[in-house]
Amino acid sequence: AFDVVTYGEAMVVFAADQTGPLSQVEHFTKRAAGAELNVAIGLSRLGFHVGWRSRLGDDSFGRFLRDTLQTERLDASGVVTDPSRPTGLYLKSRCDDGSDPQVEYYRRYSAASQLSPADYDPAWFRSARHVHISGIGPALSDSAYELALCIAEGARAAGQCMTFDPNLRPQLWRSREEMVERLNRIAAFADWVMPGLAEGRMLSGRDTPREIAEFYLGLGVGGVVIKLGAQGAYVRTAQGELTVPALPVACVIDTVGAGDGFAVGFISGLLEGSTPAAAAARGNCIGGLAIQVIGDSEGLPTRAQLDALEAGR
Ligand code: KDG
Repeated sequence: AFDVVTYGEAMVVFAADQTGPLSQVEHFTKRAAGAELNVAIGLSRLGFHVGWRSRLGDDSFGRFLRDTLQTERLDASGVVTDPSRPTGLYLKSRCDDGSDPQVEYYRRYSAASQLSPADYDPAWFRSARHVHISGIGPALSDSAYELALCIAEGARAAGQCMTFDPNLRPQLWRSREEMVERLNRIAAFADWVMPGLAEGRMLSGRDTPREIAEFYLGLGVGGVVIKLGAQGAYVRTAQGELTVPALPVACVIDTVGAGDGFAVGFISGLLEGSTPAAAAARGNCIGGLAIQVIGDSEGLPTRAQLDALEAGR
């Protein structure tokens, strides 16, 4: 039995070693990436038993990612190798000024884009206490969206706690309308929906954190967390609302992965029975760590590192 299960696409990222346009960068550092994999890695480092499900190509990138799964102690029993498709790849520019980097994907027709309801193993998914879904998995293809619906419906039917991070990637969708419609359909099954402010605006058509939260509560969602970057996180349930301040960060190296770090902190807090406010405070803390490193997951702390940080606060 798992504490948490999730599914999505893992990719290899080549993160630029120098600032400037990607076309001019000569040297890159290779890392494992993929929003759901980042969340899985972070939770595993905190000592949770985590299952991650996906499809990888039978290529060097796929083998590199399998090694990562092993090093990070993730359950890969449901990871399929597809010899007919490549593993996804992306390039990421380096910005030392806190702005979002330029990203170029090479993932169309990847092995993970073939995820489908055939990958839904009810016993595997339902053996977990918590199910985490991000909006990137459903963006990969129609069949990967259908898989997200199976997982979300299954989680609701089994009474599992489900978090949903919309993680908007408009460039992966056919249209904005379809992205909004499909992601809100999945969100409606969640206990917690956790968009960034701009994402919440796009998905709900509302403006303020309170209005966005009300939109989701109206869909039947249990609670809403809106990530406000340096302003922290707004938390709303039927019981009330509050804003939890961010971790002060002096030097932002790479904003990619902040939301995944937040998810790690927030989900780990929920699993430990913390209040939503305490879980969001931990989310802010780990999100703040993730933006101080170039890769997506090397900032994610071990349990001992997190304990030391929380003791010092
Ligand atoms: O959240 C971090 C992700 O953006 C990154 O790891 C790559 O999954 C990824 C994506 O599709 O952007």
